[in-house]
Amino acid sequence: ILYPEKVDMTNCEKEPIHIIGKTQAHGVLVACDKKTLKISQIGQNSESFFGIHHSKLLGENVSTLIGAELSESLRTDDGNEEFSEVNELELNGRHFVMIPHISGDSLILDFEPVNKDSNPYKYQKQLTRILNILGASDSPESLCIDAARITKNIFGYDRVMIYKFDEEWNGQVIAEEKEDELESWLGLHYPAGDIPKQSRELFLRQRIRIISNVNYKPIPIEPALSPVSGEPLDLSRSQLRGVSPIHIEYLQNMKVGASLTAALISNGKLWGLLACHHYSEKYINYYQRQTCDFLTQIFSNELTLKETNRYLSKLDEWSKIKSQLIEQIGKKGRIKKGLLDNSVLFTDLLDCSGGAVFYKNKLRLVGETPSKTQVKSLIKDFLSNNEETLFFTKNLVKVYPPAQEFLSTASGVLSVKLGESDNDFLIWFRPEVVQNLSWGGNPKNKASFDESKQRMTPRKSFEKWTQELTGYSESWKDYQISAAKAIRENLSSIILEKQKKEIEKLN
Ligand code: BLA
Repeated sequence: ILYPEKVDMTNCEKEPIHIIGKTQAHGVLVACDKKTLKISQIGQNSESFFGIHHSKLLGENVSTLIGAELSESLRTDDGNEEFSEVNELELNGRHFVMIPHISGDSLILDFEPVNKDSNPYKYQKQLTRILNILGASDSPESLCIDAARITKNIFGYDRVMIYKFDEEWNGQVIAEEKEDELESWLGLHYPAGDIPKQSRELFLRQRIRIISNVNYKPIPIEPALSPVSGEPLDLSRSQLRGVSPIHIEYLQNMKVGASLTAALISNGKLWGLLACHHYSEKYINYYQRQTCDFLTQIFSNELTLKETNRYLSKLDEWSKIKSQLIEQIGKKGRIKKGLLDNSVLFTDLLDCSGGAVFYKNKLRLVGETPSKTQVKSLIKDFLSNNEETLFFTKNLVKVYPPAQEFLSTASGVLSVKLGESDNDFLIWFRPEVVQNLSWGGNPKNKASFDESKQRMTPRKSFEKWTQELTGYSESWKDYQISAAKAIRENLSSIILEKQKKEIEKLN
């Protein structure tokens, strides 16, 4: 594949941003054949940094640029992707940091200017303090606020946000530190399409990214195709990778001048982003970015730890309730009696307004629920057609329109099938909670046709746009889903045991 001449909004997910063929302007990219160390591709801004026109460097051994000794140190073991010994060097009277990595058959060297006396260890001093502060936060929420504050203090971006993804990759600003005169974006939601899949995936490989000047002039890489592989250079891990024109337009519409984005990764999955905006150009050097990378990794780990602890304490709570229920069912295996006619009810297992047990064609309801007829139809027409043993939704009406009749008792449903049967169910209901969801701009306006550019462009306005969300309940949490799975396992084995005994009796 090649990077298309013209990108537009009609297939965002397909834009191959890793082979954009251009770099940002705050440094120079030099690519070499990783075997011969001959320069194979180079940024057209070579002259303004190195004082040598790019055409003069193509085909030369990289030692002509960086000297024999340093060049020798770049010889790599084949396939060692992680290789990244960073070096500082003087070129054309300027001081650079050279950041190498392997990309396919090429060795990519990102050259970025640094101050000669910039002390790489300066930033490390702050790390102990960061560790202490983040370690002391007592909840995931306060941890996010602390992380935003620390980032703002260290790097000085105008706005620092912790952005959290939901199950569908929509996101919300859950913590923010900003300059006083800026309006707050705290709590605002943004649709999944604002950060397409390929961009999210890149953040798992290259955790940190700056856009030093949103209004930069992209620097073409010369030649476009690598003479080594015949393909465009994969810039996934380059510090200088140019930016999708769509995203540039998005930031321009937001009036942003520069950004820093870092991945918040939990259990190998992109949990969210540290998103920083500046309203003019802003460049932070490689060592500062390393500090930021470190900070976000500590933060991600603390976050995972705190969320896991919360999960475990919930787990502890419901495992007590579960044991009580199993005891109530007793040796005789009286399922309905045990779940419904004792001091502890199965609906105590997770926050809900009511529940239903449908066992051997008999329905029993408890708490606030739809009517018996409505629940029976829900089971017959919808739940029993489901292949999965566990089903949950916070927006039943979307998948089962008749639920419109009982939003106030059952906008949300979580159900498990009991035993091997497709006809025995345990169901929990949750009422509607009407929410006002605030978006950063109307997400339905995500694309509009721009006459002057003759193509679709991202939405222009990011003003708060409020949507009333009806037909939704609170979402089901991981630990609640685990609780339902666990009780299903227990009940299913009790039922199986009972069936065995009955068969034995018959024999
Ligand atoms: C990238 N979009 C991004 C990134 C962010 C956002 C953080 C990553 C930026 C980076 O790599 O440096 C979105 N930024 C946000 C959001 C907030 C924020 C939500 O600060 C909220 C406060 N963008 C669109 C649409 C498309 C699109 C409709 O809005 C597609 C048609 C594309 N966004 C898009 C692309 C990238 C991107 C292609 C990758 C840019 C790149 O790496 O070159």
